[in-house]
Amino acid sequence: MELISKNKNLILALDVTDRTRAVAISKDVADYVDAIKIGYPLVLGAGLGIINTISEFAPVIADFKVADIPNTAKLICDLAFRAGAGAVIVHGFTGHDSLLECVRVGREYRGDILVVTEMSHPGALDFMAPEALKLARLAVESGACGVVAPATRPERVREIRRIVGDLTIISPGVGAQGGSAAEAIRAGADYVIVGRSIYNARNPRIEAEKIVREIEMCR
Ligand code: NUP
Repeated sequence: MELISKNKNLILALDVTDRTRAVAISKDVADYVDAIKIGYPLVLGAGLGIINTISEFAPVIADFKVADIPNTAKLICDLAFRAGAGAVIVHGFTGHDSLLECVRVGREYRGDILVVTEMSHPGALDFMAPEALKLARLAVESGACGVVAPATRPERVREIRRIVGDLTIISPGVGAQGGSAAEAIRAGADYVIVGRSIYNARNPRIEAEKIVREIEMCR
């Protein structure tokens, strides 16, 4: 990814809904994360301007899981990048034209597009898992800069790595969903995404540091 350094291999998923709390946690953990991922909970709770506010602490990944026709997908990506996001997460299952439009907008802003392959929760096995490798292939073909792959299933991260080559893999599902940071990184993830284990911890900074140390040990 262009805008995001790879020092800690850790991305915070900041799914709190309150602006003051979001800013306090970001300030607290900034030294231990490479990026902060913001999705609907925080943007709907605090407004789109929160992207710019949080980007003072770390590059922001807008997790909007864009899944729409090309024109609507374009409008969403455009607003997210204009608000200050360094990357936007989009779905690939809507097909090549929607995804290509997102990648085109990303290039305009020199921002990154990350494509969801197989999600990390159990329900992903219902529909996404059988198509996940095709989604990974589509991400490569469309010129996206990376994919999202499940830390809850490191063997799938390994398979997806084989397909995406040197594209970036960001991997959620560590901690609260049962996945291990070390295993996801060993399986080929570039970054793990951690939310509740950090922001609900008594001391989020110490928790983030612990995960960074765990990742360092496994390399
Ligand atoms: O497959 C995915 N799984 C997942 O958990 C794709 C995602 N984008 N996420 C997001 O990662 C999820 O929406 C949340 O923001 C974060 C994981 O948070 P937590 O389970 O560590 O609290």
